[in-house]
Amino acid sequence: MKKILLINFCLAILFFGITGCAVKTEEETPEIVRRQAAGVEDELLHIGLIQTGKESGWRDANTNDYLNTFIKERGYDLIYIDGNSSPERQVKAMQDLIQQKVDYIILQPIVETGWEEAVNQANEEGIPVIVADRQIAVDKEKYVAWTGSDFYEEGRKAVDWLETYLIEEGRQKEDLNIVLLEGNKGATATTGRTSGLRDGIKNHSNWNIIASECANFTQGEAQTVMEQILTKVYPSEIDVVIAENDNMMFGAMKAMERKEISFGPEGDIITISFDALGDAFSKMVSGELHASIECNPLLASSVENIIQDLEDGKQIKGKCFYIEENVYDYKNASQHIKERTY
Ligand code: GYE
Repeated sequence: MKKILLINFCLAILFFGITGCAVKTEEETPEIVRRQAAGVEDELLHIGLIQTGKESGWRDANTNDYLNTFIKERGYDLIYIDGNSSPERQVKAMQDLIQQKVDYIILQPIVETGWEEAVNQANEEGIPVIVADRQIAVDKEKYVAWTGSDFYEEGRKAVDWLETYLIEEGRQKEDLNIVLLEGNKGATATTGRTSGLRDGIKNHSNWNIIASECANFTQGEAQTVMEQILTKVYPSEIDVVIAENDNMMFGAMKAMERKEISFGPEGDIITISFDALGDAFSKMVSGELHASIECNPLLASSVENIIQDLEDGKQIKGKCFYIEENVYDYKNASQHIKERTY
């Protein structure tokens, strides 16, 4: 059954200003008015998913979650498009999905910018866009809702963890040199975590970021970037390595191993990353990784709830739906490692 929605948020666009999901809001979305489907094709809901690529273990878990949720047996026909780490390819994917007249588009953008035109086209065709994971810089009335993580908060949590750890170790007065490996430029996950980290680090006059480099969330690039950093900085000058995802930390670890630099709770350098993948738990248990700030990749059920509410003609209460997340470290990892399914 091809359900086409005429969404009066097209009109609402004219009346609301541009704001993203930086501030948690409780406002209601405009009521959605449905119109009769133009052409009945099958009993399935046709959903287009635009994914970023395959840059990390987080991404694999996230993709699998969608592939396992939006299945035929549950009433969905999922068209999965891999953005291949190319923002242009993602925009083209949205235009293709609009042409195919899918019922919904789930957008997981690589970067925030460049979406205005494609999202306008989706609005014109009455195809609801649900944004997940990272955000987009368009008038928020142009998409139904966003769901994902509070990346700024994740950055702050990393700093909080480090503060507590140093106090426990009696090292809070020491000068601390930090190497930071960042995700791809223009991604909400990068900007949020980086500003959360930097804002927290600023509060410590004895903490200093001695290198911060982009490694695009990938293990391979992080290894190369860390190898380059180690040609410029003496290992003894590095106190902490923070990587904005686990895979970049694994790459940095490879680079340090090659130079026989010891790291982790059993070594000399404090290691902190984000995501909390199963492999990160293993490294916390084995004494290589200090802490991983959880970023939950299992977003499909949250997206499905939004779609089902729209299908039921309900109002979506709120625009931004944040996922609950924890902090894991080498002390509590062994208690939780078995819960981790990805
Ligand atoms: O942390 C990283 C990934 O946007 C939250 O992207 C996501 C990030 C995640 O590839 O591993």
